[in-house]
Amino acid sequence: MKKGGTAERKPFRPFDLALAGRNGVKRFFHCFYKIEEEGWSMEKMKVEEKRGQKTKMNGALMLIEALKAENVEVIFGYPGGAVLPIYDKLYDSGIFHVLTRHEQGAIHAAEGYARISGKPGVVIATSGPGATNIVTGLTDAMMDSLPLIVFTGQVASNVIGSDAFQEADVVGITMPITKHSYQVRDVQELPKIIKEAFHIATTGRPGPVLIDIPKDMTTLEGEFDYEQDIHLPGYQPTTQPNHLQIRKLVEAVSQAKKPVILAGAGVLHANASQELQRYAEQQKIPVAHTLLGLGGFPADHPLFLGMAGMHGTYTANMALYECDLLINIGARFDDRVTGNLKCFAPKAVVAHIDIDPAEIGKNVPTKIPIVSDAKEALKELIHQEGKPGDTAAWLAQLEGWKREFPLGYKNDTHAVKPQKLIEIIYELTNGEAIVTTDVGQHQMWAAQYYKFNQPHRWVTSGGLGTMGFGLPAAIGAQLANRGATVVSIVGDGGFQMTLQELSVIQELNLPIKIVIVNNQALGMVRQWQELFYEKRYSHSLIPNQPDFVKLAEAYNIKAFRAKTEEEARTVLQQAFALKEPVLLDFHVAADENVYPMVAPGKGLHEMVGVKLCEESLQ
Ligand SMILES: Cc1ncc(C[n+]2csc(CCOP(=O)(O)OP(=O)(O)O)c2C)c(N)n1
Ligand SMILES: [Mg+2]
Repeated sequence: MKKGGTAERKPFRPFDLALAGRNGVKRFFHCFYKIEEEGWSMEKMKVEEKRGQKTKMNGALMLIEALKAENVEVIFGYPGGAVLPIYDKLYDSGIFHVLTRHEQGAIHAAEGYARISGKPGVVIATSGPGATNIVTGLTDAMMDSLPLIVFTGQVASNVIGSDAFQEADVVGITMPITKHSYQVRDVQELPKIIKEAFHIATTGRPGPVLIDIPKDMTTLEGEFDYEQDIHLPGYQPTTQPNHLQIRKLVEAVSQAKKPVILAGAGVLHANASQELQRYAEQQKIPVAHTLLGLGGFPADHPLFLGMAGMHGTYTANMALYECDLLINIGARFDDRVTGNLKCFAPKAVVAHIDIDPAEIGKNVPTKIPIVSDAKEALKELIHQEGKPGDTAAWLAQLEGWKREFPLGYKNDTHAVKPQKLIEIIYELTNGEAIVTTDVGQHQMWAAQYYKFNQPHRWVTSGGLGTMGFGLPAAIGAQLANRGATVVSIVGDGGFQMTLQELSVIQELNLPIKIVIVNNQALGMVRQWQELFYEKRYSHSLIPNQPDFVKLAEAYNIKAFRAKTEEEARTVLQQAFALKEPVLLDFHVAADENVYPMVAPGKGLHEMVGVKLCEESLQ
């Protein structure tokens, strides 16, 4: 028994696999493969005894055993008729299941879990409405490359296509929003399908894989074999860079005078933050981040330029406009990052390192394509130790811009300025919190003013921009890192899209601090209407928001309200001192806008609002 007495599943060892071989004994091998040190040889003997035996079980139990074999710690789900046999086997399986209060909550929680743990998030939903409730989350995970395994119940095989009760063509509906999907037609195939699903979700560019299981496939019996090899000839992601291409990039770097790295979430997925820093320092190349990439490079590093894009810093955006060599590492040139493509990086040779070849050249013509895992490519680049270009003048120019045009706002201590609020949260958490956000102005302020110095601390919905994401994502993030301080920064609008998950937070006593940036508006919509629709605030102002403090209290969650900077600091201090969930309702300055801003259709160099940032310095 390990110290502390907790039983853990062992990872497979080469010896074990050799013992198991490719014959009957490997069936069920892992079921006997328990856990405690001194029990090890006993378990091995049991496996020997089982050699040649074939044990049958129903599909529901196969699913549970497969999840155990994959070391799944937590499942997020919601039961219903089509998945009752699965829930029955889950009942005494020992796997921790979180009953969210809506399937959308389950899938966003699984995304938060995947983002922080680096492991796939697992979801179960029933057929029909249960399954259609996860469509937004699947799209979100697909856009942001998050590994998920999503099981949906389906009506029994013999009634598929008859508009049976709670039937929906989930595979059809989700085809374009999953990395891959299966419908189980033969219970004997189930273990192989689950094994492949985990492989596909987590390798190459990660993504969600859906397994639709007709009810009869969970009650019929078959032989469970989880030790089979994965054989997918059509799916062989390239993870190692092409050496010739690497040489081309080394050469380009040595000649560049104004290089810049644009680093995306691919760096985080590849756990390549250290390599990115080493490479940037070795070659003296400044780094800008995409929204999703934040934390991949330390925000307080002198080579860091900030976030690029629609609400990026002046320096990051101008660096992308002025650079002569642009090295994209694991970003997909999203339109929110590039602005008008016609004037994006107009003077640059573009190199792009991406594990997904479909991303390279998709939006921006690319001279040096490198299909590779970001970590492998960076390791190779560091190893090559190419001669750095003469970047001294460029770095000095960027330093000047950083000093001259930093992010800024006019503070007012009689109100809660949302930017100030984020700064206080940053200060009180020493910049070490896991921050999840919803979508809107508060999301952009969090990205701008919470300086992420470490990877895997930032959980936000980037590609799809899903309101309702932030609160359930915090549940998954906290379960992935129990000891971390988790702050969920949400808008008063988006919070109301998934607030039912307060119930889960209270039930599990997750010490999440829920920060509502309450501007009594769909703030980002209001900002666009102010700037581009002549202040015609069509359906974006919500002066009659509910009393969020009372609402939290109804869920048995402590809550505070603040209307000035001092009150904000006080209630935040109180909240962080408590080891329980706390909801904080901040009535912030309602007419505040996010700046700088690249207006739609404009180039990055045409940002507005820089002046405002400048004025804030005076
Ligand atoms: C599900 C969904 N519906 C609509 C939108 C469009 N949208 C983007 S930001 C925003 C306003 C969000 O308001 P709030 O949650 O209060 O955040 P704020 O911008 O005020 O910080 C809206 C409606 C969206 N992103 N997601
Ligand atoms: Mg709002």
